Amino acid sequence: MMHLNRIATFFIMATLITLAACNTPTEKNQSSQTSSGPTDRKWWKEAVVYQIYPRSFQDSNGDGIGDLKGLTSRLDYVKSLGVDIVWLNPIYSSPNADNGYDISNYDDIMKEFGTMADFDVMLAEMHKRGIKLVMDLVVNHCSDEHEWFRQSRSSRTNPYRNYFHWWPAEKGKPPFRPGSFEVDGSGWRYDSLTNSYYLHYFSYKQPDLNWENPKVRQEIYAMMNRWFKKGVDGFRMDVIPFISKDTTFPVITEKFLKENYNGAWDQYMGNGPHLHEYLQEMNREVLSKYDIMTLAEGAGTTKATAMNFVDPDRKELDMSYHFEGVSLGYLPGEFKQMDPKGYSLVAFKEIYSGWDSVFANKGWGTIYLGNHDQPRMVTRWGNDSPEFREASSKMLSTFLLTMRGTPYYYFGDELGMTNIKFDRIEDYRDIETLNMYAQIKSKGGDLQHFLNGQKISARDNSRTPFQWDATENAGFTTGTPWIKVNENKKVINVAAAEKDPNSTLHYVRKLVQLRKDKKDILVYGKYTLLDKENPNVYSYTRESNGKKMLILLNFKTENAAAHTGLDLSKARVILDNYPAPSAGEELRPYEARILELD
Ligand code: TEU
Ligand code: CA
Repeated sequence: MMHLNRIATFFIMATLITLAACNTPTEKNQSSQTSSGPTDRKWWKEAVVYQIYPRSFQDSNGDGIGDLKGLTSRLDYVKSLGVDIVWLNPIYSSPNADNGYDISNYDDIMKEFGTMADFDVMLAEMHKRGIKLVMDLVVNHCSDEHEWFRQSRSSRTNPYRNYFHWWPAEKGKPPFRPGSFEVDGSGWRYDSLTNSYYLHYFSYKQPDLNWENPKVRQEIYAMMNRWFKKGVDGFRMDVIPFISKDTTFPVITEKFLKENYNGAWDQYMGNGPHLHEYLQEMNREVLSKYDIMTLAEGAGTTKATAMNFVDPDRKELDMSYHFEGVSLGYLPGEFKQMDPKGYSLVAFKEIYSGWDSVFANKGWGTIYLGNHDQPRMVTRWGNDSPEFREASSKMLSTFLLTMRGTPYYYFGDELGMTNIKFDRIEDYRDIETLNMYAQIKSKGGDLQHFLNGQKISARDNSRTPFQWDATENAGFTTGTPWIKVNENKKVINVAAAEKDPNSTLHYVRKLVQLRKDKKDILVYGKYTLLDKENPNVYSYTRESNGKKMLILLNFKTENAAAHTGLDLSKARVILDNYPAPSAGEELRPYEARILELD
């Protein structure tokens, strides 16, 4: 018998523990910059993406759930940030087992979010303001309430049977696969109707689609074409490396699982034999026909494999985001427990610098520190105490908006929103937290330890309602919000931030504008890490055509100094998160400074 706890943990650990793979560029990559190189100009390289969790942005009808009308009514605010693209988490019909990541109809809008007419208005209003819309594409799996699955499960001879992965029970139990949001940790669920098991890498409400079936692929491409014809500007592709699997389902031994999470991904779970063939087919049949952008959620991808998704010559996708950065600082072998010692800045620098070098000659990277699957940026990577919250939040935003790679900026981070840190399991809404709690409970595990860990790492921390003002529900809803509003809305909110000239909000607007004004350097310029062993300060230069900028970031609560070895006598300070910047390379707690050198 395998230990269920460990099995369920496996799936998440697999994405958390992304082993640093060999980073030697291939010979092909070393060839001098071509038209497909990183300085080849594209709108999606110059853009700042703002991710909105629609359920928590703005409710318009008092049911406590954010919706499209509400979102549309707030587009002037979005525009005021200077961002170019909005990525929306899934808004399709869904029974919401996993907040929209379980789609029951790809061609309709989730009832709670509104109607297709509301969508059309929202898209038109975005485009009117020069904002592009990127939708979430969830096609590794759909909902068990999707018509395809209803048909598929109804009989072994149904024409939709092969839209999913079935294992007839007369063959015995299928080889173990993890099901990440399941109380028993299993990725196969027995369905008595046809005496078979079906595969689901997430909850049993999210059956995995069978991409080996050409009809499935054609259905998905046709659906994507319909959305592009409606005018959407791109897709963020949920767990796209998982679509192709080894469908012989070889046994993964307990030993292998224990010793080699990442290997299990590569060999068994995702990155299957036809992955890139399918992505190239998708590119031919859909993506190549439109001026759009694509982003792979690169679960399980490494520095060695990322280029396979985004090398322009391969004609697959434009960008990918990795998990190596956000995996730093967790304790190995435990479910999302942070190392109480915190994370190493030297390791942080190494990860982001390593990923920059992957795309030094070809392809294009991305940069993010928070999203709907991660805790709040300032709690996780900065310091959410009243003393340091604003400074550290500004410092982290400075990092995001001065690195090479398209920034994916998570809504609310411009306000320095923090983790809500629920004490009680009853306050959580996320299937991941609820089912892991139930699993630990059923095994007699340490529930308090689990809850303590979730205060830092739970996904619900970043899903609480957006804080517009200091009123009871922060201006999010007139009803009862689907998840609690953070009490600190009294100080952290848009209304207060608009009035305060030193707010994080105004600072982020300046950063977004600076990235545009200095596009040659801050978007396309070369990145060089300096002073890499410095445990407190992250410093780097960006440069292009003899023009150079220096970015100094203090990640600690104490004063610290950078040692860049550069002559700063003629350097001009362009932006600093303290009202009066200190001189030279000295930095106060969480100070961020951008300098122009030439
Ligand atoms: O996440 C996929 C993924 O890699 C998960 O393991 C993710 O890291 C998870 O949140 C771990 O805590 C995507 C979506 O972003 C996520 O919201 C969905 O729940 C998941 O796919 C299933 O669609
Ligand atoms: Ca609503």
